[in-house]
Amino acid sequence: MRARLERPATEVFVDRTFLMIKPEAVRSGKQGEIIDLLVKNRFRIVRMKQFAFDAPRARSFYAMHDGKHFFVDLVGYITSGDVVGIELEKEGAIELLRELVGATDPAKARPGTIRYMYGTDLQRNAVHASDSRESAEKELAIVFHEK
Ligand code: 3AN
Repeated sequence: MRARLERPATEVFVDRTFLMIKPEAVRSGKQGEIIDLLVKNRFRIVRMKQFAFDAPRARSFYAMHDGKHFFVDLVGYITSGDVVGIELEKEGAIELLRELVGATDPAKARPGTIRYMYGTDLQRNAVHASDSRESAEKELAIVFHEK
């Protein structure tokens, strides 16, 4: 008698993360090129919106930097114009997106990364990408108004 074959577990873990195109990249019309890079790197866009942060929402978004010397400037900058918030899905999305985004300081970012191509300086570094699952959940909730 043959043993019954169990179907192997084929559960695929798809992670969600959050990318935000910052004001200077939106002002200079680079959002299309950045979105194209995401799609070419096989991130799936779940939802996306262009909007402007008000100061309370920006302070909550960047709460982990509250008290740092650049916090007031950071909030001022991120509220200075429209941003594009994008929810993305892919296996290993958080780590893979951080790789594609590159180092915080565009001067230190590797060629081929988004910050190397579109960043200007430490503050105007083109995009933000969530650094953990917890940050992604929090940031998606703030931007897409989930409670
Ligand atoms: P990342 O965005 O690479 O996760 P974080 O979380 O350390 O970097 O910093 C959040 C944001 O705060 C950065 N994207 C940058 O715009 C700003 N920032 C970080 N460090 C500095 C700094 N020393 N001076 C000015 N702005 C900074």
